[in-house]
Amino acid sequence: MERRSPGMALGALAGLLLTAPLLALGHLGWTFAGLPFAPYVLFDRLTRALPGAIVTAGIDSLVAALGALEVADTAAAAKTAERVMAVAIFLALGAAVGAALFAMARGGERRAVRLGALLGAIAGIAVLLAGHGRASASAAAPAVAALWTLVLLAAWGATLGAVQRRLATAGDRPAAPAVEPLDRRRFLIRLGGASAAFTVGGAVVDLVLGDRGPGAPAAGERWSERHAPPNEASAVEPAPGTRPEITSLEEHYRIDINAASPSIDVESWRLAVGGLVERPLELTLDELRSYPATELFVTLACISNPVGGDLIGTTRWTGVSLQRLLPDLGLRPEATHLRLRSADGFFETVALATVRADERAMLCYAWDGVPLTAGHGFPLRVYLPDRYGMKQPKWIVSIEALDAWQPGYWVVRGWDREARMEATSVIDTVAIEHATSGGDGTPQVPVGGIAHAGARGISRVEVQLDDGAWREARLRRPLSPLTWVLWRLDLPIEPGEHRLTVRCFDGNGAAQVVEPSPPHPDGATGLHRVEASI
Ligand SMILES: Nc1nc2c(c(=O)[nH]1)N[C@H]1C(S)=C(S)[C@@H](COP(=O)(O)O)O[C@H]1N2
Ligand SMILES: [Mo]
Repeated sequence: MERRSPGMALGALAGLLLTAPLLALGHLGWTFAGLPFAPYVLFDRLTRALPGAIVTAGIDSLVAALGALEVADTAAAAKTAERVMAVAIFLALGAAVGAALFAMARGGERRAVRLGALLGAIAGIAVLLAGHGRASASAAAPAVAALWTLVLLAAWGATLGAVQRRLATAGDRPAAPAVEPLDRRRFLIRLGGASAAFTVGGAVVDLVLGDRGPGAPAAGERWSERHAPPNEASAVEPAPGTRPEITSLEEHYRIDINAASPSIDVESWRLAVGGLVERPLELTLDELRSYPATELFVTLACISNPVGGDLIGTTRWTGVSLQRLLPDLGLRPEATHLRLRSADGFFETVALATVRADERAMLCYAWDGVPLTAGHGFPLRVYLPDRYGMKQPKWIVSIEALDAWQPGYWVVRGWDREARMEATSVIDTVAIEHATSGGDGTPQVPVGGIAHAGARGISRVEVQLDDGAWREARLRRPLSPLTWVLWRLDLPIEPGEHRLTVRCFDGNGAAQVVEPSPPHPDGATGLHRVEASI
C-alpha cells in the first residue's frame, strides 16, 4: 500500500495551528516575566533593516488611515497595528516552517520529531540574532531570555514533527485505507480545537491578570495633582471642550520604533560618556539627579503629526541642563557635537553650539513629578527646545563627543536634518451648547483650541467664519514659552451650516504656513478647519 504522507499545505496548516498557542505562551512570558516575545523581536529588527522610504511610507499611510477612521488615539492604534503586523508575520513564518518540515519529512519517518526540534532551534537562534544588541528589550537576564526563546521554539518544532508523524501514520493503516482521510480530519479538528482553547485561554489570562507594559502609570504623586498651574491667574478661561492644558501621562502620545519598549534595570543602567573626552565616564541616575534640577513645561510633537492630529502633548519635564553638565564631561576642545544613543538602537546628534546657546536643553528623568514610564524613555531622555520628537532620543544609554555632525536615525531615513517645529493652530471646540445670546440676539459661541510654534511662542491667533474677516482670538498665558497656547474667541454665529478656520503667528510675528503639506519630510503645514452646524 502506498503511503500518503501529508503535503506542504497540511504542513502550513499544522504550522499555523501550533504557532497560535506558541504566541499565547510567548506573550504570557512577556507579560509576566519580561521575557522576549519573538514576533516583536523580529518585527523590530525588520523595521530597522527596511529602507527608510518604505518605513516612512508605512507610517504615513498608517497615520493617515487612522486619521480617516477618526480613531481616538492615533499613537496607541498605530502601536496596536504594528503589533498585529508583527504577530501576522510570525504566524506566516510558522506556517512556512510547517510546510518546509512536512516537505522534508515526507514518508512519516521517525526523524520528523528530531527534524522539527532542529528547525525550531534554528528559528530560535534566528530570533536571538535578530534581537542581538537589543538585549534590553527584555527585562529578564540575557541567559534566561535566550534559553526561553530556544526551548520554546525547539519544543514547538518537535511538536510540529510529532503532528507530521501522526498525520503520516494516519495513512498507514492497511486494514482500512478508506478511513484514513476521516482519521486525519478528526485529528486536525482536535488539534484545531486544542490550539484555539489554549490560545484563547492564554490571551484571557494575559488580559485579565497582566498589567505590565508601557501604559502602566508610574508610581508616586503627580506634580499636577498637588500644584496649581503657573498660569492659573490668566484672565482667559479655555472655551468648554478645549483639550486639557496639561496632558495626563496616560494620554500623552507615544511614538517610537519598538513593538516592545526597552525595559531598563536602573540599578545596572549607566550613562556612558565617551568619544572625544579626556577620559570615558559612567554616570548613574543618582549622579545625574544630584545636579540642580531644571523644571520646564514642554509641548512635544511628532513630526508625523498631521494638522489637527493627536501626536502632540504637554507636560512638566524634570532633568539636568546639558549646559550645566558639560564642564563635568571633560570634552576635548575639538568636540563639536554629542551623539546620543538609545537602548533600542535609536540615535541623534546635538550640536554643542545648541547646548551652549540654550540652557533649557536637558537630560530628563521625570515627567509630571514622577520617573519616566517605560514607554516614554525610562530612565533618561533628552529635551531639545523647538525640535520635533524625532530629534529627542528616549532610553539614552550613551553620549559620544564627535568633531562633526552626524545624521540621526530618522535623518538617515529621509526626514529633515533640523526638524524644527512648524507653527500650527487647531480648533478643539465650537461649544454650541455654551452659546450665550449676544446684544442683537445672535448666539455668541465660545470657540477654542491650541496654537504652538516650538520655542518661538505665539503672538496672535485668528479665526475666520466661512469667508468672513479674520478675527483675533484671546490668548491664555501659556504654561511656559515652550508650550502650546490655549486661545478662545466668543464668536457671533447665525444659525446654519458654517466652516471655521484658524491661523496663528509665532512670537516673531511670522505667519503659520498656509500651504498644506504632508508631514514628510519636515512637518505638516496648512490651516485647520472644522464644519459646525449651529
Ligand atoms: N530611543 C528612541 N527615542 C525616540 C524614538 C524612538 O523610536 N526611539 N522616537 C522619537 C519620536 S519620533 C518621537 S515623536 C518622540 C515621542 O516621545 P513620546 O513617545 O514620549 O511622546 O520620541 C522620540 N525618541
Ligand atoms: Mo515622531
